[in-house]
Amino acid sequence: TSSNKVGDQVHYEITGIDPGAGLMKATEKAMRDYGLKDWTLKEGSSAAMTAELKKAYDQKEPIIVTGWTPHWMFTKYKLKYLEDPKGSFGKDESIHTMVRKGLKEENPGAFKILDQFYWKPSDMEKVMSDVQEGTKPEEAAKKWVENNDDIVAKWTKDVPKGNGEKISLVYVAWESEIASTNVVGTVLKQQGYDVTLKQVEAGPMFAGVADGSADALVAAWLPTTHSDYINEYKNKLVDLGPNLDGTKLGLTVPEYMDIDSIEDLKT
Ligand code: PBE
Repeated sequence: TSSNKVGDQVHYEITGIDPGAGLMKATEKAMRDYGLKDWTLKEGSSAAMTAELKKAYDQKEPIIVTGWTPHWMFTKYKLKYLEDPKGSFGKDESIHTMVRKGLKEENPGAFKILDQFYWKPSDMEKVMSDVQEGTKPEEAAKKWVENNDDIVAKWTKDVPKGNGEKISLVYVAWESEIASTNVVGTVLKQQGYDVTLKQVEAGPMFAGVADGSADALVAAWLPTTHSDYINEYKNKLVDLGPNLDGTKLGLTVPEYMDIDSIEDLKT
């Protein structure tokens, strides 16, 4: 059958990302839900995954990756999510901003910017695409901020200028989070705050804000993707609500592959 063909072609391998990603847990759940016993999920990183995707795509070879939206890969390549009739990957989600306890009192200006930060998937995609094309994240963020002063004005509304107060943001090297964290960091800097961005793994990102060693993160995917982390730290994190609505996760393949559903992967 064509399904066995797909498995053989990709060596029964799904190309994943960093092991701490919620997307990896969701994929493991999907593999259980759909009985994909012969399959393996390969760990790596977002950067390694997109490099493998590019390699396969350029050769029109089959590949199955763990994908998400917003991501530049859907604008750069013709891709499709495999249908997920069992709902293993959950529904549409929002990305939330979370800060440490006490930040509101100790740094009300930075807190307010973080609280008012909200943008659309198309905004985030613009920054991601620039970075993908080789612009440094900080430069891409500055450019977006320059071109979107109307949106940024809403984030800085009624916020007093900072006076070099320190504010630290933690993030994971997911393309979407590189974009959002650099944009918020740029705005905080321009408002007079002393900003530090620190790249970490997913677990330490949540743990860092929970234990107060970092001030904030803008990278919590809820209600499903990061539910384990949130459950672990929920009493120690202050949830400022969504900064972006309308995300999606799932197994992703090039459109040229003759397969439509995760169910087609079963042998
Ligand atoms: N992601 C991007 C992350 C959240 C942001 C979907 C790769 C994850 O799976 O945890």
